Amino acid sequence: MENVRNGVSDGGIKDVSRSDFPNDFVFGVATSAYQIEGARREGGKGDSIWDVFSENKDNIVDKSTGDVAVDHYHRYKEDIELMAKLGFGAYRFSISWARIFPDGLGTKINEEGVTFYNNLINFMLEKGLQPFATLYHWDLPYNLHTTIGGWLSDKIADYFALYAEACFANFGDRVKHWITINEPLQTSVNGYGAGIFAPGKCTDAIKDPFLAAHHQLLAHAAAYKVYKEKFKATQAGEVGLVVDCEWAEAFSDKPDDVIATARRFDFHVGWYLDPIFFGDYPETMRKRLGDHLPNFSERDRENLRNSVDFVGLNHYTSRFISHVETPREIHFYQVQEMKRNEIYPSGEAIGDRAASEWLFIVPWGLRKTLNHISKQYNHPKIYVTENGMDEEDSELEKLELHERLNDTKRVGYFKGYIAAVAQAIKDGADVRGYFAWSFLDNFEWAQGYTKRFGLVYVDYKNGLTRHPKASAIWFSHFLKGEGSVY
Ligand code: GBH
Repeated sequence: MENVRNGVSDGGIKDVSRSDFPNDFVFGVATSAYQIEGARREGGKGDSIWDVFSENKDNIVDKSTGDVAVDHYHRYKEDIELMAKLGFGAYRFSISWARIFPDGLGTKINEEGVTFYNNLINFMLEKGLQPFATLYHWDLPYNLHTTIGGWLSDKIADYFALYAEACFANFGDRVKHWITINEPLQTSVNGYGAGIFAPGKCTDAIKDPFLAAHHQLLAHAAAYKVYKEKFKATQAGEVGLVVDCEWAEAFSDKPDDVIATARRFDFHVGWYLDPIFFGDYPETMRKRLGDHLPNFSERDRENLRNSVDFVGLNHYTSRFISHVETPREIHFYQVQEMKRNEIYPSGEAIGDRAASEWLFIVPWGLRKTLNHISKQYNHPKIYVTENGMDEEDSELEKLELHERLNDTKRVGYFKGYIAAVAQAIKDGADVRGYFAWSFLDNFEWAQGYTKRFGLVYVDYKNGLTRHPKASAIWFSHFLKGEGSVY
């Protein structure tokens, strides 16, 4: 029987097995370079904006950095072996731009960086893991920030295209799935607006996010064009963009709330996908932002049009959205005139909370998000490129190691969310793959090491040793079609 609360159904999600998915459906794990690699000054790497941002101790809650992170740079073989042993078929990792071009300018390639990723990719293939490579997961070469202003510069797309071309040329014979940019909204809003992410720049917190978003879109399109014109025919791979999207459920059926919910989608996903699928920013954004929203030239439009072979979706949580009247200032949040609510109108929480304040466990929200994107953009191919939940390090600290590995809440999270993906496929969404975030506990950006998202526990105090949690074991049983032990 379906569980229905306030008209919201969980879709009858109960249990899930590998056989609910097509054979060629991809199950993988995801990470990003700055969060796991470490080796900040090794292998000829240049600094990225995150290297410098985390040097300022006010920026990271536990005053940590990714200088060493979980030392994946040196332990990649052990990590990949474990992924393969658990039964995963794919690994989504990101390439550090500053390992390939230390100053970002695209003139002098760093051979040591190329060798590192060659080794990584070759080892993945040897172990039967398909590589899904992200070109940009927030670690812009610092030199591009200081010399041209990073994502605020209209020159950035050219540099990004040079970098993308170097990656396609060096790795594209083996990498068949490329992601240009991870969650451009986070870079725009948190990197250039709120300033809680690198580069932490908020000189014009009003205008800058929209400019940074615009240039990320143009950079994405430029990289897509390079692939299409120079590599597609010989390499036959696919290139996509990853957006982050919470599910937004209307708080009530009042027209104002329903419209506010649609507006939120426009400002979050439409901001990036409308220019790609429809040729311009959403009408609501144009209306409310006026001149603050940059314009696309005819050429930009042409390059952007259909510039994805798939949509990557990072999804973690859901909210109720209600309309609130705010002074319609051109501020990213205020201009949206909406409020995110964590409770049902009845007063019940939307879901159990994970460790992060923003993360509520709402499996049905993923089903709805997939269906929404599918309908909105005419059934694109979709990969769920991130999905997962965290635990509080300070809570786990109080426990013995074997108890820390017993992450039953996370097992429940994955069961529920993976079942929601199976439901969305039945509903007609063209979902091709699912990546759990994250393979390992790692550097959680401004939260440092205080939040643990891993399937595999990393013992920060004892030589960074790796210990699979119950969720990793659950995955392993799930993937191998064995009866679940949890
Ligand atoms: C993903 O972003 C990232 O791609 C990944 O690198 C990261 O580790 C993972 O999520 C887990 O966070 O409440 O103001 O502190 C997901 C989008 C962006 C959602 C930041 C939470 C916190 C902002 N996340 N946001 S705030």
